[in-house]
Amino acid sequence: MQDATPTPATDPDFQNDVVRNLICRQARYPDIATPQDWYMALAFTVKDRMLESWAASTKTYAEHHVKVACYLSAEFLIGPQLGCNLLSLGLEDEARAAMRALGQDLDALLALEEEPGLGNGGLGRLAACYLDSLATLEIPAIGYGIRYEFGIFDQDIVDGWQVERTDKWLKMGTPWEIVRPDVSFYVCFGGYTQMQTDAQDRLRVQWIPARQVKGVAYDVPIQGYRVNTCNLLRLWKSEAVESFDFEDFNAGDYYQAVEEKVVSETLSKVLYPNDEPDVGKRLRLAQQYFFVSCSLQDMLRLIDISHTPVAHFAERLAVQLNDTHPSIAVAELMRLLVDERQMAWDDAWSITLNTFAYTNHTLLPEALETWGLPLMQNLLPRLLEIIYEINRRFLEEVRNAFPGDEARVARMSLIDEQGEKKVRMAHLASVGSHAVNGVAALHSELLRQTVLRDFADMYPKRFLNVTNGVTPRRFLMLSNPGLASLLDETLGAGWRSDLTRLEALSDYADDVAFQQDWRAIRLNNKAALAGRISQLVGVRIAPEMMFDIQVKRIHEYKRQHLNALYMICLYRRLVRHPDQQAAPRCFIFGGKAAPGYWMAKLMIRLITGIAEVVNRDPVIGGRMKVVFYPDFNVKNGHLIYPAADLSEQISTAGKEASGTGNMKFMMNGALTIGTLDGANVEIRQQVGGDNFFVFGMTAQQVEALKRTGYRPGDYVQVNDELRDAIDQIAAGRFSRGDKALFAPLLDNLLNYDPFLVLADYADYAACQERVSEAWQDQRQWTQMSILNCARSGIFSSDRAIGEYCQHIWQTQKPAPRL
Ligand code: OX2
Repeated sequence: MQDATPTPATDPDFQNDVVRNLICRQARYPDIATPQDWYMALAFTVKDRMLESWAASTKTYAEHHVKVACYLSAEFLIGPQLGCNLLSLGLEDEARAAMRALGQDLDALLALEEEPGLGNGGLGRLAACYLDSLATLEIPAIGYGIRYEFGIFDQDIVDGWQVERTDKWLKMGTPWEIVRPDVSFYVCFGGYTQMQTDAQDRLRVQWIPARQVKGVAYDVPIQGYRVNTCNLLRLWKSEAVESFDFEDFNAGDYYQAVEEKVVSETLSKVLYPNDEPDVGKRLRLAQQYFFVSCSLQDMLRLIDISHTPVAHFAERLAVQLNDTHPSIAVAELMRLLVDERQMAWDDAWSITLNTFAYTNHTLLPEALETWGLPLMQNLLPRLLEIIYEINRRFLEEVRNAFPGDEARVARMSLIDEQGEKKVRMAHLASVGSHAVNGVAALHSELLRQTVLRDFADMYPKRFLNVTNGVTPRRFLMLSNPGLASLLDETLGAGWRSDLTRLEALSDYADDVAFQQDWRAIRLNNKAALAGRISQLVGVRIAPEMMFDIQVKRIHEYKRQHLNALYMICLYRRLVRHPDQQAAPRCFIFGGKAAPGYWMAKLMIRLITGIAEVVNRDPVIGGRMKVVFYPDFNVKNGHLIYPAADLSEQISTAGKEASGTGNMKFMMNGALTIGTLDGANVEIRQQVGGDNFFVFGMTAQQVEALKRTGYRPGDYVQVNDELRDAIDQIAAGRFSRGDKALFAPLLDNLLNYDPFLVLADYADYAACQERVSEAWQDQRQWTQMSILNCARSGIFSSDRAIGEYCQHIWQTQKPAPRL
């Protein structure tokens, strides 16, 4: 990597340390070491340096009695670590030289790294970007989550279909974690509660659990970029409690005891893929409570060892709930304070409220978590009692604020009483937090107006917006080194610590020489992606084509099928006009479908079906290609984002809370075709309407159309090309003659179309025509590309974390000691 920041002092010990680690930690010597051994030895060498930085920061934090931001998240999609850590430490050149001297190629070793896929998509990746920014901004922080043994599944494409493979990311071990058997906590499940008098003769509730599980801390160091700060991501692994089944052993029921062990270890076994229609799974609730309880117990431990009275908990710790997955924390902190620390309810509640803040990431009704009362009662009986008590007091407050409004009381209750009774986790999180935020301006507004409207009425000051951001370290400096060095040469290195300085690029947008450099770098990135695609799926694409990319989870609301319909329409036009020289395009898709989400899997099959036909049609030649890139993950993203000309952000307005892929593409100079949804709205504001391809209904229009009765068939009748595309699918053209295969998808579109694909189709197609036209003028296109990068500064996660610190957590970098 080229890097214009002052070259850090060379590290003469580096190469020796690698060899030493190879021998002492990997137990191999150079002659017999495999590339994997070298990778491990190198990673250990890097980690050792991070730990020195970690020791320094922890010491500083302790001496300053700082406030710590704790980010609670069921997912941290941290991606491969080695490259980023080398970048942050400024050791890439050092490492490259050392490994070369040892006969190894750094890039080959980087490619070996298994990525910890401890997340589904945007939500988990956001958590990882935020940890990166917290460390870089030198804010004392801890990420708390689950050490899943199996992360998000690996995706193969077999015969056009998604096939899931278990993600065995730990099979060769991971060099990055630090196991801390001494940092472990017990978590209770099941059983019953009883009243008991304590030493002071006060009545206390005692929870007699049916079983306990032990959580052990596994720490991953998170290095700040070019600073001497390293924070921790603390992940909990579940283990059986050794002594708990002693009675079973005595009774000779050995197998019962072993079964308990297996069940306990199952808790942190596997990440749940989201987007499953029914996620009301017992194990998932158990996972959530498990990691939340361990994390809060750990925070109390930190309070204790710093000799802080528990009453000052909220002054020392700010806890962010990343969606509702950790929201049981509200009840658990109450339990720990009231039951275990004998605190009065009101005092405990005041601490709880001052401690927590909640980020909502979705308005989709099926993704709003609820847990049935029988399940809660059975698994977490004490927590349910506490939730009832929180609710009783809360509803009293509602009745006082809105006398006589019983409908409101029912709507706001923590318990949904309609049908099977359930705990509404978003309500619990909103009641127990002093701040509630959405993740883009539009989303936060809709949150206030729809899903949490009553709460916004009652606590207007609690609601705010923090638009998401992404880390420029991983998604620009690491993945696009060519562009990063051009930026250094042109602007100096200041943009690396303050991304808003990219704005200065605007002055060069029209500069012919600069444009040439810009295009050369982009072409290089595209050639690299094309090479990989050719290896992976055997499709050859010319880097000069327009790379039109949609990578994200596969979901109906994200509307990959809208893109697919347009591809068919374009294909048919090209077939009809063999001489037409439209802008040559390569459509690239990537993303996983939840294993139980049949429609999403069918959408993948449709795309691969179109690819099969288009790529083999001699009439089409190099004018159009379609690729489904298998196993889209963080690592593959490194290659994909920098190679995009066009970024597809085409969700139904009002459905995508923010999107973060849109920001990664923009930062790397892609233009966006998008709806006015999520952060697209702010992207367009930043870059200006002339540099953004907008189409489709607004969120308001979507709602209005749904209210007045949406008839998708009407849109097909008046659009010949659309009808033709649908007929082609129905005729089995993209399913090897099988007319039944896509029938469920077409039925759904023609009769329900819940995400208004057909209503937005005509405008989308027209907008794509404008894209093709714009592509013809490469000078103009390049100018737009440069401006997109120039105006992407505010989408750095550093900006977002700055806002969380200032407006929600009241945390800051410790002041230097005088
Ligand atoms: C995602 C949202 O769908 C996406 O719009 C957002 O950018 C991302 O979170 C980060 O905020 N699960 N994943 C999400 O929400 C949920 C729930």
